[in-house]
Amino acid sequence: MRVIIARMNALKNRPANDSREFYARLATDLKEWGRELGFQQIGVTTVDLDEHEVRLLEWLRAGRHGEMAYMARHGTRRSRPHELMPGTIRVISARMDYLPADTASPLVLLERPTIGYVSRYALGRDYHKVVRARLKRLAARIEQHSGPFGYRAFVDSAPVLEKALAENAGLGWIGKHTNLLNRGAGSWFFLGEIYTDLPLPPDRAASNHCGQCQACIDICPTRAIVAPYQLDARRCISYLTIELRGSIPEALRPLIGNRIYGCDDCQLVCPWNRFARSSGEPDFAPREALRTPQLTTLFAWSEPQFLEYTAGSAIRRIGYECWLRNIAVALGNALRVTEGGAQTPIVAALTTRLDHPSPLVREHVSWALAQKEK
Ligand code: B12
Ligand code: SF4
Ligand code: SF4
Repeated sequence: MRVIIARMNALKNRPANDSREFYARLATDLKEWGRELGFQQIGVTTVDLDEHEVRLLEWLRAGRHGEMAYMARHGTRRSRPHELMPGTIRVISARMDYLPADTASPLVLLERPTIGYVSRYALGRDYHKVVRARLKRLAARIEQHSGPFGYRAFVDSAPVLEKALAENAGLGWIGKHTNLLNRGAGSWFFLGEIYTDLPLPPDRAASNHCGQCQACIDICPTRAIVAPYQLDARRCISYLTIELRGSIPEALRPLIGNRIYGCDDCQLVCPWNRFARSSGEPDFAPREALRTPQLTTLFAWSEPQFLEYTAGSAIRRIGYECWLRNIAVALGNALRVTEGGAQTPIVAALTTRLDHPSPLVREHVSWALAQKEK
């Protein structure tokens, strides 16, 4: 009953002719509500993604999505919001910072071969859950104010071209590393959006400030950024350790180093990340077991332990087998750069998994042990 009264009151707020001023005011208000809900920035855009659609189709045609079949499955629905949700005329795009404040320096961790490096976005709770719940609260707030409206909230949960929409909504530009970045906030943030039928005034698209820089292209360990703004996902460590379910190509394994879940290198070197702020979200606080984990400790986790320590985390999605696969590669890489006694615990840990029931794990363990001789 209370909901119905709230809606009726809200409808009373709404002018009969749905005037331009009403939506301009709503657009200003919803940005403020977004900040109150923990988003750092909100923008509004239309559904026009023509240029990005061309790039998406080229990328798919070149097979750069690898085994991510879901990227190709939905035809033009990914680049045409109104085909995914009929009636959509605007997209409210939102970003939420995730960089945890109290972690060891990523660059230092990447230099320590016996420590497992987990990309910064995955140290805390699964962002899909956190961001989507907030977007729903934002939509409820809009509804409370303006009355019922058509909407759907997404966080990488449907075929949506999130970075392109965010760029058009003024949240930042797609950099040469293909992440969205912002002059005042760097790139350590997640994106989410609300598709809607409200005729909100669109914001101005962000301009590009990469200039002559190409630090991200030069640093990429696997040369996955094949040209500015073009990523061959099949070479990206994020894809190899998170998306790929099978065997990691042998030629790429030595280049993965100690990165066991995702990769941050192209963002770590980006000069605009000097302006990034750390997140105050308790949900993104790093889990103790993942802060500076010894590879041998992680490799000793049983499957129930893996499920317990990664409950509610994005890491759980890859499953135990791929978790062991990734750590085996990192242990093999540690063997390549250590000597004598330092190798003993690594060899011992790998040996315990030589007869693992999974052929995938066994194959990566054998490869890893063979690195001792390299
Ligand atoms: C598939 C995917 C991946 C794939 C492929 C990445 C990619 N670049 O496409 C893999 C597994 C490799 C990946 C990795 C990561 N991902 Co990811 N991923 C996605 C996903 C699901 C789709 C991205 C997509 O649409 N790709 C399609 C291709 C065509 O897009 P694109 O390469 O960016 O190309 C665009 C431009 O570069 C340009 N373009 C392309 N070619 C050309 C050529 C020229 C000449 C020009 C000028 C332009 C141009 O147009 C294209 C279309 O806009 C989104 C969520 C979503 N639904 O959008 C998250 C998302 C992009 N990922 C995210 C994150 C956090 C990551 C990682 C940082 C995770 C990590 N630490 O390991 C890495 C970053 C790797 C990197 N350098 O991009 C965030 C990014 C947030 C941000 N600030 O940008 C997103 C938005 C998820 C989210 N909701 O927050 N990801
Ligand atoms: S995430 Fe790592 S592997 Fe992927 S493009 Fe960036 S630096 Fe290269
Ligand atoms: S490292 Fe340089 S080229 Fe790459 S995204 Fe950042 S500013 Fe652009």
